[in-house]
Amino acid sequence: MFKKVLIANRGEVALRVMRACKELGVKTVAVYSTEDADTYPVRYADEAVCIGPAPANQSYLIMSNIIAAAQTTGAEAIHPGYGFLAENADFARLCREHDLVFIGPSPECIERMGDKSSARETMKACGVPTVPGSDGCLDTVDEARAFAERVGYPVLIKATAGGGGKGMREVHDPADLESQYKAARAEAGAAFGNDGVYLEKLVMRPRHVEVQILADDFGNNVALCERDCSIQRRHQKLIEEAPSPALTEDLRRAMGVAAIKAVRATNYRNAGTIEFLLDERGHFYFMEMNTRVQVEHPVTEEITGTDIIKEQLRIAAGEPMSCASRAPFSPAGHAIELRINAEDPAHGFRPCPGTITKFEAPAGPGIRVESYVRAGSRISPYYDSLVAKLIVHGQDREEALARARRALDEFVIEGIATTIPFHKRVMENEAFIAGDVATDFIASQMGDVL
Ligand code: MV4
Repeated sequence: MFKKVLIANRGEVALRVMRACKELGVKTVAVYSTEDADTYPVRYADEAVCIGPAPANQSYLIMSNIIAAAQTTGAEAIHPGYGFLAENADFARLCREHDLVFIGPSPECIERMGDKSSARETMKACGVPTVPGSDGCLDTVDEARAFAERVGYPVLIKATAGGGGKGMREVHDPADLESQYKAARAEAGAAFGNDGVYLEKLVMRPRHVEVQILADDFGNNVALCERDCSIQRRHQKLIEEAPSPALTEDLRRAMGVAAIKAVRATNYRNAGTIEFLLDERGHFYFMEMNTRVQVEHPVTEEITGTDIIKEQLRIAAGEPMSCASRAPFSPAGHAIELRINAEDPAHGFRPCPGTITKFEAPAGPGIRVESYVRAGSRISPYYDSLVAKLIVHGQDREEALARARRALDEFVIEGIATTIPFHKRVMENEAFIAGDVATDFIASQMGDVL
């Protein structure tokens, strides 16, 4: 195992990684911006190095400063967390060039999955189901029209450099194809410096279901069940649960098999997630692969009894994962994660940075709170608005829901607006209680309260 690891991140995920390191006897190095100097993860770390001012593009995204911090402190490996440099192939390569272990997949895997059109081709070639669409990027309107006619309208034009919903255009009427194609390319070019677009048939009212995978150097490839992340707003997930209420055992097995195929075909190592769209008929299609640990990883940990961060550290250190012999995984109970953001749901979820004057976290059976804040903590306007993740676990979905309601009632956060009132409403919503939700849930069901 490593003796010392640098965590190239901030907030709750930095603390989460440090806690895993501590349990494994690994020393930790925090890097921080001047804005974060007084935060708990910086104090928690064995050592801390300031890497620049508040804006992320002058601190958490400056690769050379982070590499230098690792070298001067004698860290052997870097955990990128999520966001920032976590899916930056150049950073993973730079680590390699400086004899530092990047705790994640190879730069080649990151690159291949970062280009969405080529990721789609890779999956199609190894037998993972994909949505009918274009092979590769579309060079001309005529090519786009040919594919749209072949798969049938409505279609979705996607930016190959996009992902997470950026740079997508729906086309319902063939008369709009040319203008939407041109707009998508222009938008993608301006946003990503890459105007490549591809096309897929539009899947109506899909659910977002993703499979967590782990792969080590010893040929162990495991699928740790799935998460249902259908409750999103403008491509920001707000609630995730595991297992998905929409899957049968057969469907779970088929999705796990597809995910493992993807892992084998790409020679993937470390933790990753294969995202699928699930349509109303129970057919699933590859959407994207995330080559990092995700915000919502705790729901998977709760129902599989694994520690995904510790497994990431073991795999990166060249050890076998510790959970391989327990596969195949069948979910133990049900877990739900509610993201408590510093946002005001009564005013269009506008960000509400500021000082937390009171912070009382819920506790008791089946409750886990992942947070880096205390009373007196300041939520910075410079970074994402995540204050805490409330994860509840029960023997079944009904118990998990009851625990979520109880925990939300116990949770006291004063000084800033949060998404707690939104979550209270969702936990009482009939469609959500029935597990009958798709990606349009917030727009279609929560409109009256927001
Ligand atoms: C789709 C789709 C429907 N049909 N692809 C959104 C993010 C990016 N990963 C891909 N996304 C979608 N791709 C086809 N062919 C609908 C979405 C989508 C979506 C997917 C998951 C969760 C929320 C979503 C919200 C809007 C659109």
